[in-house]
Amino acid sequence: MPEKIIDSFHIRRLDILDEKGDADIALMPSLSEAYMRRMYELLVLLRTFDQIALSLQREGRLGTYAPVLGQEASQVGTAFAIEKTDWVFPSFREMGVFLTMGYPMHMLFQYWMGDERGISAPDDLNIFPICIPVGTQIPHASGAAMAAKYRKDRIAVITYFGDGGTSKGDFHEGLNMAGVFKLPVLFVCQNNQWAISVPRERQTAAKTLAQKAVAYGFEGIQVDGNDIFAVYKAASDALKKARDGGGPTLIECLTYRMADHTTADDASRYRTKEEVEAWKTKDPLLRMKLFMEKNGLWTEKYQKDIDEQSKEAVSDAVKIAEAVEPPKPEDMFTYTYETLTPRQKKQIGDL
Ligand SMILES: Cc1ncc(C[n+]2csc(CCOP(=O)(O)OP(=O)(O)O)c2C)c(N)n1
Ligand SMILES: [Mg+2]
Repeated sequence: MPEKIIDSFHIRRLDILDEKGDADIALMPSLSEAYMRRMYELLVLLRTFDQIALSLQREGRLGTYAPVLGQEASQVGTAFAIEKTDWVFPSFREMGVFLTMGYPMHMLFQYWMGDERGISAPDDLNIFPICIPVGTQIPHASGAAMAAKYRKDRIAVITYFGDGGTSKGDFHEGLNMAGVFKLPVLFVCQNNQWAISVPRERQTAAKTLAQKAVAYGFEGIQVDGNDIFAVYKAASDALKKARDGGGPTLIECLTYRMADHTTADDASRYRTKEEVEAWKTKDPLLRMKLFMEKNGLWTEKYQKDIDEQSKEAVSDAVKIAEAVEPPKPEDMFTYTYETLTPRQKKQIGDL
Protein backbone atom coordinates (compact mmCIF):
# COMPACT_ATOMS: atom_id res chain seq x y z
CA MET A 1 0.00 0.00 0.00
CA PRO A 2 1.41 3.43 -0.86
CA GLU A 3 1.91 5.89 1.95
CA LYS A 4 -0.67 8.65 2.19
CA ILE A 5 -0.67 12.08 3.77
CA ILE A 6 -3.54 11.95 6.25
CA ASP A 7 -3.25 15.49 7.52
CA SER A 8 -1.30 18.68 7.02
CA PHE A 9 -1.44 22.05 8.68
CA HIS A 10 -0.47 25.65 8.32
CA ILE A 11 0.06 28.42 10.87
CA ARG A 12 -1.26 31.90 10.15
CA ARG A 13 0.96 34.83 11.00
CA LEU A 14 -0.52 38.31 11.47
CA ASP A 15 1.37 41.61 11.06
CA ILE A 16 -0.38 44.97 10.69
CA LEU A 17 1.87 47.76 12.00
CA ASP A 18 5.48 47.83 10.82
CA GLU A 19 8.54 49.29 12.53
CA LYS A 20 8.17 52.58 10.63
CA GLY A 21 4.65 53.04 12.01
CA ASP A 22 2.84 52.21 8.73
CA ALA A 23 -0.28 50.06 9.07
CA ASP A 24 -1.72 47.61 6.54
CA ILE A 25 -5.09 49.26 5.90
CA ALA A 26 -6.69 46.06 4.58
CA LEU A 27 -6.03 44.23 7.87
CA MET A 28 -6.42 47.15 10.24
CA PRO A 29 -9.19 46.63 12.84
CA SER A 30 -11.72 49.44 12.84
CA LEU A 31 -10.85 51.61 15.84
CA SER A 32 -11.84 55.19 16.59
CA GLU A 33 -9.17 57.85 17.11
CA ALA A 34 -10.16 58.12 20.78
CA TYR A 35 -9.70 54.36 21.16
CA MET A 36 -6.24 54.44 19.56
CA ARG A 37 -5.22 57.33 21.82
CA ARG A 38 -6.41 55.37 24.83
CA MET A 39 -4.29 52.39 23.71
CA TYR A 40 -1.21 54.57 23.37
CA GLU A 41 -1.84 56.23 26.72
CA LEU A 42 -2.02 52.82 28.39
CA LEU A 43 1.27 51.80 26.78
CA VAL A 44 2.85 54.95 28.20
CA LEU A 45 1.25 54.46 31.63
CA LEU A 46 2.47 50.86 31.74
CA ARG A 47 6.02 51.83 30.84
CA THR A 48 5.99 54.52 33.52
CA PHE A 49 4.63 52.05 36.08
CA ASP A 50 7.36 49.57 35.12
CA GLN A 51 10.19 52.10 35.38
CA ILE A 52 9.01 53.40 38.75
CA ALA A 53 8.56 49.85 40.10
CA LEU A 54 12.19 49.12 39.16
CA SER A 55 13.47 52.26 40.87
CA LEU A 56 11.45 51.51 44.00
CA GLN A 57 12.97 48.02 44.08
CA ARG A 58 16.46 49.51 43.84
CA GLU A 59 15.64 51.82 46.75
CA GLY A 60 14.50 48.88 48.86
CA ARG A 61 10.86 50.05 48.83
CA LEU A 62 9.51 47.12 46.76
CA GLY A 63 10.32 43.39 46.60
CA THR A 64 11.44 41.34 43.58
CA TYR A 65 9.69 42.63 40.45
CA ALA A 66 9.20 41.09 36.97
CA PRO A 67 9.49 43.90 34.38
CA VAL A 68 7.22 44.19 31.33
CA LEU A 69 9.60 46.30 29.19
CA GLY A 70 9.27 45.29 25.52
CA GLN A 71 6.05 43.31 26.00
CA GLU A 72 3.64 46.23 26.41
CA ALA A 73 1.79 45.75 23.10
CA SER A 74 1.21 42.02 23.72
CA GLN A 75 -0.40 42.79 27.06
CA VAL A 76 -2.32 46.00 26.35
CA GLY A 77 -3.42 44.77 22.89
CA THR A 78 -4.92 41.51 24.18
CA ALA A 79 -6.43 43.19 27.27
CA PHE A 80 -8.28 45.75 25.14
CA ALA A 81 -10.22 42.83 23.64
CA ILE A 82 -11.41 41.53 27.02
CA GLU A 83 -15.05 42.19 27.99
CA LYS A 84 -16.17 42.95 31.53
CA THR A 85 -17.81 39.52 31.96
CA ASP A 86 -14.82 37.50 30.65
CA TRP A 87 -12.41 35.90 33.13
CA VAL A 88 -8.64 36.40 33.17
CA PHE A 89 -5.93 34.05 34.51
CA PRO A 90 -2.58 35.88 34.51
CA SER A 91 0.98 34.82 35.28
CA PHE A 92 3.41 37.14 37.10
CA ARG A 93 4.35 39.55 34.29
CA GLU A 94 0.94 40.88 33.22
CA MET A 95 0.95 44.35 34.76
CA GLY A 96 -0.31 45.67 31.41
CA VAL A 97 -3.36 43.43 31.57
CA PHE A 98 -4.15 44.49 35.14
CA LEU A 99 -3.79 48.20 34.30
CA THR A 100 -5.82 47.98 31.07
CA MET A 101 -8.62 46.26 32.97
CA GLY A 102 -8.65 49.13 35.46
CA TYR A 103 -7.10 47.26 38.39
CA PRO A 104 -6.30 49.78 41.14
CA MET A 105 -2.64 50.65 40.64
CA HIS A 106 -1.92 51.14 44.33
CA MET A 107 -3.00 47.52 44.93
CA LEU A 108 -0.44 46.29 42.39
CA PHE A 109 2.25 48.20 44.26
CA GLN A 110 0.91 46.85 47.53
CA TYR A 111 1.30 43.31 46.16
CA TRP A 112 4.86 43.84 44.88
CA MET A 113 5.70 45.48 48.21
CA GLY A 114 4.89 42.12 49.79
CA ASP A 115 1.31 42.61 50.97
CA GLU A 116 -0.85 39.82 49.54
CA ARG A 117 -4.05 41.85 50.09
CA GLY A 118 -3.02 43.81 47.01
CA ILE A 119 -3.86 40.88 44.79
CA SER A 120 -7.44 40.25 45.96
CA ALA A 121 -9.25 41.74 42.96
CA PRO A 122 -12.15 44.12 43.55
CA ASP A 123 -15.49 42.34 43.07
CA ASP A 124 -16.20 43.95 39.69
CA LEU A 125 -12.94 42.77 38.11
CA ASN A 126 -12.85 39.20 36.82
CA ILE A 127 -9.17 38.54 37.25
CA PHE A 128 -7.51 35.79 39.24
CA PRO A 129 -4.45 36.48 41.41
CA ILE A 130 -0.96 36.61 39.93
CA CYS A 131 0.24 33.03 39.45
CA ILE A 132 3.89 32.47 40.34
CA PRO A 133 4.22 28.69 39.69
CA VAL A 134 4.87 28.57 35.95
CA GLY A 135 1.92 27.37 33.87
CA THR A 136 -0.40 26.29 36.68
CA GLN A 137 -2.94 28.97 35.72
CA ILE A 138 -3.49 27.23 32.35
CA PRO A 139 -5.60 24.25 33.55
CA HIS A 140 -7.39 26.65 35.92
CA ALA A 141 -8.44 28.69 32.88
CA SER A 142 -9.71 25.58 31.09
CA GLY A 143 -11.62 24.63 34.25
CA ALA A 144 -13.26 28.06 34.41
CA ALA A 145 -14.13 27.80 30.71
CA MET A 146 -15.66 24.38 31.37
CA ALA A 147 -17.83 25.93 34.09
CA ALA A 148 -18.89 28.77 31.75
CA LYS A 149 -19.85 26.28 29.06
CA TYR A 150 -21.78 24.14 31.55
CA ARG A 151 -23.67 27.20 32.82
CA LYS A 152 -24.21 28.45 29.26
CA ASP A 153 -22.65 31.81 30.16
CA ARG A 154 -21.73 33.72 26.99
CA ILE A 155 -18.26 34.61 28.17
CA ALA A 156 -14.66 33.84 27.28
CA VAL A 157 -11.69 33.00 29.48
CA ILE A 158 -8.19 34.26 28.69
CA THR A 159 -4.95 33.04 30.19
CA TYR A 160 -1.37 34.30 29.85
CA PHE A 161 1.93 32.44 30.04
CA GLY A 162 5.43 32.55 28.57
CA ASP A 163 7.43 30.47 26.09
CA GLY A 164 8.88 28.55 29.05
CA GLY A 165 5.35 27.78 30.25
CA THR A 166 4.69 25.75 27.10
CA SER A 167 7.13 23.10 28.37
CA LYS A 168 5.04 22.46 31.47
CA GLY A 169 2.63 19.51 31.69
CA ASP A 170 -0.03 22.02 32.80
CA PHE A 171 0.12 23.65 29.36
CA HIS A 172 -0.52 20.37 27.54
CA GLU A 173 -3.24 19.27 29.94
CA GLY A 174 -5.00 22.62 29.80
CA LEU A 175 -4.93 22.79 26.00
CA ASN A 176 -5.96 19.17 25.60
CA MET A 177 -9.00 19.65 27.82
CA ALA A 178 -9.95 22.85 25.99
CA GLY A 179 -9.69 21.09 22.62
CA VAL A 180 -11.66 18.00 23.65
CA PHE A 181 -14.53 19.99 25.18
CA LYS A 182 -14.32 22.91 22.70
CA LEU A 183 -14.05 25.32 25.61
CA PRO A 184 -14.38 29.12 25.34
CA VAL A 185 -10.77 29.93 26.19
CA LEU A 186 -7.98 31.95 24.65
CA PHE A 187 -4.40 30.91 25.46
CA VAL A 188 -1.97 33.81 25.07
CA CYS A 189 1.69 32.83 24.93
CA GLN A 190 4.02 35.79 25.22
CA ASN A 191 7.04 34.33 23.52
CA ASN A 192 9.64 36.78 24.81
CA GLN A 193 12.47 34.43 23.69
CA TRP A 194 13.74 33.64 27.18
CA ALA A 195 12.66 31.67 30.25
CA ILE A 196 15.06 33.26 32.73
CA SER A 197 18.37 32.12 31.12
CA VAL A 198 16.91 29.36 28.90
CA PRO A 199 16.53 30.44 25.26
CA ARG A 200 13.40 29.68 23.27
CA GLU A 201 15.14 27.01 21.13
CA ARG A 202 15.80 24.97 24.29
CA GLN A 203 12.06 24.81 25.04
CA THR A 204 11.02 23.01 21.87
CA ALA A 205 12.30 21.85 18.49
CA ALA A 206 9.03 23.03 16.91
CA LYS A 207 9.24 25.94 14.49
CA THR A 208 6.52 27.92 16.28
CA LEU A 209 4.80 27.73 19.63
CA ALA A 210 1.48 28.45 17.89
CA GLN A 211 1.54 25.04 16.20
CA LYS A 212 1.25 23.32 19.60
CA ALA A 213 -2.51 23.99 19.36
CA VAL A 214 -2.77 21.84 16.23
CA ALA A 215 -1.99 18.69 18.25
CA TYR A 216 -5.00 19.47 20.43
CA GLY A 217 -7.37 20.06 17.56
CA PHE A 218 -7.69 23.84 17.41
CA GLU A 219 -6.10 26.85 15.80
CA GLY A 220 -2.80 28.40 16.79
CA ILE A 221 -1.84 31.74 15.28
CA GLN A 222 1.39 33.71 15.51
CA VAL A 223 1.33 37.50 15.69
CA ASP A 224 3.97 40.17 15.89
CA GLY A 225 3.72 40.76 19.63
CA ASN A 226 5.16 44.28 19.33
CA ASP A 227 2.39 45.31 16.93
CA ILE A 228 -0.55 46.38 19.05
CA PHE A 229 -3.04 46.27 16.17
CA ALA A 230 -2.16 42.69 15.17
CA VAL A 231 -2.30 41.58 18.79
CA TYR A 232 -5.63 43.30 19.36
CA LYS A 233 -7.18 41.92 16.17
CA ALA A 234 -6.08 38.33 16.83
CA ALA A 235 -7.29 38.50 20.45
CA SER A 236 -10.63 40.11 19.70
CA ASP A 237 -11.38 37.60 16.91
CA ALA A 238 -10.40 34.67 19.15
CA LEU A 239 -12.40 35.92 22.15
CA LYS A 240 -15.45 36.53 19.98
CA LYS A 241 -15.09 33.04 18.51
CA ALA A 242 -14.91 31.61 22.05
CA ARG A 243 -17.99 33.53 23.23
CA ASP A 244 -19.87 32.36 20.12
CA GLY A 245 -19.17 28.69 20.90
CA GLY A 246 -16.33 28.26 18.38
CA GLY A 247 -13.90 26.87 20.95
CA PRO A 248 -10.33 27.65 21.96
CA THR A 249 -7.44 29.44 20.22
CA LEU A 250 -3.74 29.73 21.01
CA ILE A 251 -2.06 33.03 20.13
CA GLU A 252 1.72 33.20 20.12
CA CYS A 253 2.80 36.83 20.53
CA LEU A 254 6.35 37.03 19.22
CA THR A 255 8.06 39.62 21.39
CA TYR A 256 11.16 40.20 23.51
CA ARG A 257 11.92 40.63 27.18
CA MET A 258 14.04 43.82 27.02
CA ALA A 259 14.85 43.83 30.74
CA ASP A 260 16.16 41.23 33.16
CA HIS A 261 13.87 38.31 34.03
CA THR A 262 13.24 39.95 37.41
CA THR A 263 15.14 42.34 39.62
CA ALA A 264 16.87 39.21 41.03
CA ASP A 265 18.45 38.41 37.63
CA ASP A 266 21.32 39.74 35.51
CA ALA A 267 20.57 38.92 31.86
CA SER A 268 23.97 40.23 30.67
CA ARG A 269 25.42 36.96 31.99
CA TYR A 270 23.64 34.85 29.38
CA ARG A 271 22.66 36.98 26.37
CA THR A 272 24.51 39.40 24.12
CA LYS A 273 24.20 43.19 23.93
CA GLU A 274 23.78 42.86 20.14
CA GLU A 275 20.66 40.74 20.57
CA VAL A 276 19.08 43.29 22.91
CA GLU A 277 20.09 46.18 20.61
CA ALA A 278 18.51 44.48 17.59
CA TRP A 279 15.15 44.36 19.38
CA LYS A 280 15.23 48.06 20.33
CA THR A 281 14.17 49.03 16.80
CA LYS A 282 11.05 46.90 17.27
CA ASP A 283 9.95 48.78 20.40
CA PRO A 284 6.14 48.56 20.59
CA LEU A 285 5.75 52.09 21.99
CA LEU A 286 7.95 53.73 19.39
CA ARG A 287 6.03 51.98 16.63
CA MET A 288 2.65 53.13 17.93
CA LYS A 289 4.01 56.65 18.43
CA LEU A 290 5.20 56.78 14.80
CA PHE A 291 1.77 55.58 13.65
CA MET A 292 0.03 58.23 15.75
CA GLU A 293 2.35 60.94 14.43
CA LYS A 294 1.80 59.90 10.79
CA ASN A 295 -1.95 60.00 11.35
CA GLY A 296 -2.08 63.40 13.04
CA LEU A 297 -2.78 61.96 16.49
CA TRP A 298 0.51 62.86 18.16
CA THR A 299 2.26 66.12 19.10
CA GLU A 300 5.14 66.87 21.46
CA LYS A 301 2.67 68.66 23.74
CA TYR A 302 0.40 65.58 23.84
CA GLN A 303 3.40 63.38 24.73
CA LYS A 304 4.49 65.78 27.46
CA ASP A 305 0.97 65.86 28.91
CA ILE A 306 0.53 62.10 28.99
CA ASP A 307 4.04 61.57 30.40
CA GLU A 308 3.19 63.98 33.21
CA GLN A 309 -0.24 62.46 33.84
CA SER A 310 1.27 58.95 33.94
CA LYS A 311 4.00 59.96 36.39
CA GLU A 312 1.44 61.65 38.60
CA ALA A 313 -0.92 58.64 38.56
CA VAL A 314 1.94 56.28 39.40
CA SER A 315 3.39 58.42 42.18
CA ASP A 316 -0.09 58.87 43.71
CA ALA A 317 -0.52 55.07 43.67
CA VAL A 318 2.87 54.59 45.35
CA LYS A 319 1.88 57.06 48.09
CA ILE A 320 -1.38 55.19 48.74
CA ALA A 321 0.37 51.80 48.77
CA GLU A 322 3.07 53.00 51.17
CA ALA A 323 0.47 54.46 53.54
CA VAL A 324 -1.43 51.18 53.92
CA GLU A 325 -1.15 49.72 57.41
CA PRO A 326 1.02 46.56 57.08
CA PRO A 327 -0.75 43.27 57.78
CA LYS A 328 -0.40 41.84 61.28
CA PRO A 329 1.64 38.60 61.62
CA GLU A 330 -1.41 36.75 63.01
CA ASP A 331 -3.32 37.54 59.78
CA MET A 332 -1.52 34.67 58.08
CA PHE A 333 -3.68 32.34 60.14
CA THR A 334 -6.86 34.32 59.41
CA TYR A 335 -6.37 34.03 55.66
CA THR A 336 -5.15 30.45 55.56
CA TYR A 337 -7.32 28.35 57.86
CA GLU A 338 -11.10 28.10 58.27
CA THR A 339 -10.75 26.55 61.75
CA LEU A 340 -7.61 26.83 63.82
CA THR A 341 -6.10 23.82 65.57
CA PRO A 342 -5.21 24.16 69.28
CA ARG A 343 -1.52 24.34 68.35
CA GLN A 344 -2.17 27.22 65.89
CA LYS A 345 -4.21 29.05 68.54
CA LYS A 346 -1.24 28.73 70.89
CA GLN A 347 1.12 30.01 68.15
CA ILE A 348 -1.03 33.12 67.71
CA GLY A 349 -0.93 33.69 71.45
CA ASP A 350 2.86 33.45 71.31
CA LEU A 351 3.22 36.08 68.58
C1 LIG B 1 6.74 25.46 38.58
C2 LIG B 1 7.82 26.48 38.58
N1 LIG B 1 9.07 26.12 38.24
C3 LIG B 1 10.05 27.05 38.21
C4 LIG B 1 9.79 28.35 38.55
C5 LIG B 1 10.89 29.40 38.49
N2 LIG B 1 10.64 30.27 37.35
C6 LIG B 1 10.03 31.45 37.49
S1 LIG B 1 9.80 32.21 36.04
C7 LIG B 1 10.52 30.96 35.18
C8 LIG B 1 10.66 31.02 33.70
C9 LIG B 1 9.40 31.39 33.01
O1 LIG B 1 9.67 31.63 31.65
P1 LIG B 1 8.50 31.94 30.65
O2 LIG B 1 7.41 30.97 30.82
O3 LIG B 1 9.08 32.08 29.30
O4 LIG B 1 7.93 33.35 31.18
P2 LIG B 1 8.70 34.75 31.25
O5 LIG B 1 9.38 34.79 32.58
O6 LIG B 1 9.66 34.82 30.13
O7 LIG B 1 7.63 35.78 31.18
C10 LIG B 1 10.93 29.96 36.03
C11 LIG B 1 11.59 28.72 35.61
C12 LIG B 1 8.46 28.68 38.93
N3 LIG B 1 8.10 29.91 39.23
N4 LIG B 1 7.50 27.73 38.91
MG1 LIG C 1 9.71 33.78 28.31
